[in-house]
Amino acid sequence: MDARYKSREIERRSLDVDGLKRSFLEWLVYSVGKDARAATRRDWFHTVALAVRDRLVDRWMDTTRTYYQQDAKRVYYLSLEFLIGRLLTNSLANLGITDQCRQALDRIGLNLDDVVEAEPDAALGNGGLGRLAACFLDSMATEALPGYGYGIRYEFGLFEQRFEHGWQVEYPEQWLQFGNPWEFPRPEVLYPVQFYGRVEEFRDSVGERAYRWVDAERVLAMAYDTPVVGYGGDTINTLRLWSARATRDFNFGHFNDGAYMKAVEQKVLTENLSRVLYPNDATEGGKELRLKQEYFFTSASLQDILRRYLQHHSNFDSLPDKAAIQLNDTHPAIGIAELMRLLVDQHGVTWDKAWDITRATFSYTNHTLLPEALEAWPVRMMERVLPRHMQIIYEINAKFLNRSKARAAGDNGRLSRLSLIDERGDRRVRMGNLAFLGSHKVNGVSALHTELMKQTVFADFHAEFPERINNKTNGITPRRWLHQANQPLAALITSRIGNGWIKDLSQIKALAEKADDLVFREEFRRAKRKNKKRLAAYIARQTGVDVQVDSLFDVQVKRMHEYKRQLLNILQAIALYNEMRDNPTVSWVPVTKIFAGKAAPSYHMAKLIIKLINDVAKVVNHDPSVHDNLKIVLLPNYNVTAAEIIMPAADLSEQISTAGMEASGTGNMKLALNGALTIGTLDGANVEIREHVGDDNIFIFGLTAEEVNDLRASGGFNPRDVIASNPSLKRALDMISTGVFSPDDPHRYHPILQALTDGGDHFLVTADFSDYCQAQQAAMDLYRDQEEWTRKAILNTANMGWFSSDRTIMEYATEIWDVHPVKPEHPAETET
Ligand code: OX2
Repeated sequence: MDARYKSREIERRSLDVDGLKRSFLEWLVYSVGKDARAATRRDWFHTVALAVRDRLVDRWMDTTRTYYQQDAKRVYYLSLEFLIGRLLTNSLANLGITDQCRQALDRIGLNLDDVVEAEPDAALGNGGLGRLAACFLDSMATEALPGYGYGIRYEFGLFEQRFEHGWQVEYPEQWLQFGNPWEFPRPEVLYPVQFYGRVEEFRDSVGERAYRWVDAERVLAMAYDTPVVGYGGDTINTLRLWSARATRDFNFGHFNDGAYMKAVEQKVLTENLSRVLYPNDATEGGKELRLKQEYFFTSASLQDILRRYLQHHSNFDSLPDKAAIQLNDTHPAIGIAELMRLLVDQHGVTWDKAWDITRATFSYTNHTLLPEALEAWPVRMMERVLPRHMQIIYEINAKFLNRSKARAAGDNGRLSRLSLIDERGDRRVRMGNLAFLGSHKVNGVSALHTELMKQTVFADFHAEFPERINNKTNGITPRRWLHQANQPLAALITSRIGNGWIKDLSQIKALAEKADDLVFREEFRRAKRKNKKRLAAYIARQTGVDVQVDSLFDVQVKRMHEYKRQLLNILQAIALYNEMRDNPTVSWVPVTKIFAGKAAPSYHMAKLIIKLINDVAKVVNHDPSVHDNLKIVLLPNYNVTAAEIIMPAADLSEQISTAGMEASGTGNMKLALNGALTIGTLDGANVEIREHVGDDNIFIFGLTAEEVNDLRASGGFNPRDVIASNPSLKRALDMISTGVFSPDDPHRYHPILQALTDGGDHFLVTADFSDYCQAQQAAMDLYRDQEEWTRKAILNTANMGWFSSDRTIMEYATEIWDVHPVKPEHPAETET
């Protein structure tokens, strides 16, 4: 090998300060093309990212090669969303070179923290579902599981949220505008994906009836790979995202006609397929483009999975032994029909065998019971867009209903509920039923949610397949959400129990015995205070509001949704404001209410609640009579990067959804792990958080899921009675309705008041109000006793070990996927 090349090769791997510094200077000039004097912060970010990337490529290839050589069983996590956030800090920490990198930059006169700030936040998802997928990628790589993520490389991620006169306004999020140093385009990895056309029946070589999909439109899916670095940098897995490309021969006819512009237009239209993420969280859009996105990435992923499998195998018998495909909600559920099509139509596998293989390969995670989120595609749309899949779905359904008929004897309601087709009104394909039927395992995301799945949406399927539903309570990665986001606390923990917790969060339990140690408490408080100062500075920058660092930071950060009940929180804030004004001589615990979250652009009620919070904040924050004892802020543009600043600084974590409606929650876990006390309903994973942290260390209030169910079923709930009997609630609502917070438009909040009264208060805000206020009072009272508060906060951190996504992912691996850790072989490092 050429000596110069060889030396550069070694340089690329060097992890010491000098080596890093030399690579930075070389990358800046030769790849970014800038002189150090002219380089911007963004140039430096690209430089550092590219140099860091160099240091993981060898191990990435080793990992992939090892999987290939061992023909290891892989798991494929199919998800329409991956809410990744920034990667630089994460890659440095997982490679273990943060300090070296900091020093190397120091020697060039740069600060790592500034460089990090130039990275855009990759927001290829809406909320919990997408962030869970990102945490799972981190955990799979850390646990050395052969796991691949498959999704869409959206050119525009989740919109940027700004407030204009207190209203949410959406702006496009152009995260790729300046290039993405983490991704590797793979122009040679291309798969055709078809839409529309028709199905032709013919006889195959042995005279059997067969089908082919003809006259279809064709799009190409091109791969972009991003390395996923596990903690310690040993395993580096792959996230493969698909981007739409027009075929080369797109509309050749137009060229011959001379209609060049028309042809180019067509190309642009085709490539719109991967242009933008749908900004709905837990609600279904129902638009044709969305169906096409779902099929596009699912088909490309399955073709890729089969190609990889066929490198080692000549028939499909052992596909389930080599591939586990996880459907992250129903978004990729069309994959069940697609795998059938690929096996039967393209590879000549018999129907029954193909069905056995399909079911043994797929499993499905349900993330919500909200009816408006259960995907159901109009049959007419499916017939047009995916005609062959519609036939396959009919066939699966006919065979299944036929089999179930005997058992459902006389119960037609049951058969129609089991059907893949909803025959009421315009006929629709129930994607949840398809996902259930085509999977060997179906899981919910918290114990309560899984139980409710059995009792509600999937009650009939559960009776039919009692072994299929299982629970996998969500988790979060401790690397990003504690080690990286909360360095003061992470350092404190490591100083006492060593750093084993980063990879094995169950070890954090050892902190519990420090809860009674006064010195430790003091240090724990100091770490929290540091984080609160950082957040206060961020709040001042983002909103212009000055908050007291020593006030109780009461945090509700999540998507804006009626069932999450930001409205309950702001009503309590108004009631507290009134109390403070009525009793100016009382020494109040100063409270800072911190909200953040985006509303779906078409969700008017959620947007109105945003405006209400901003309006109330304006009045309260400027009222001298509360003496700064209450501040309210709504931070704009909540995303992963903002969450990393907010989570570590919270004292109180608001998890106040109407019981039975939040499948799990994961923000609840991030906050508790960072030492916030939860105020919450017995909903989703809050139930299990209570079990782990202990009843004394959490504020539980409100109706239970069962009580909610009974109350709604009884039909006897009258919110007007509740309001009339609660003066502080009545006063808060009167203030809203008389325009105290909206003097420019006193009727602005009529729809909210309407929903809470004549509308029947579906989310039971009024029903839980009084209990919630009491729990808030208990929290404020406790906060006066800083020693006691800190003790409980420590116990929260210490008892959250079970909520690591490493635990969750290992449960999936052993109980659903049957996938095992594979240690990569690193020949390049033993050679020299
Ligand atoms: C969310 C759920 O709303 C949330 O409760 C859960 O923690 C998260 O998924 C991860 O499981 N879209 N987002 C969700 O469900 C759907 C559908």
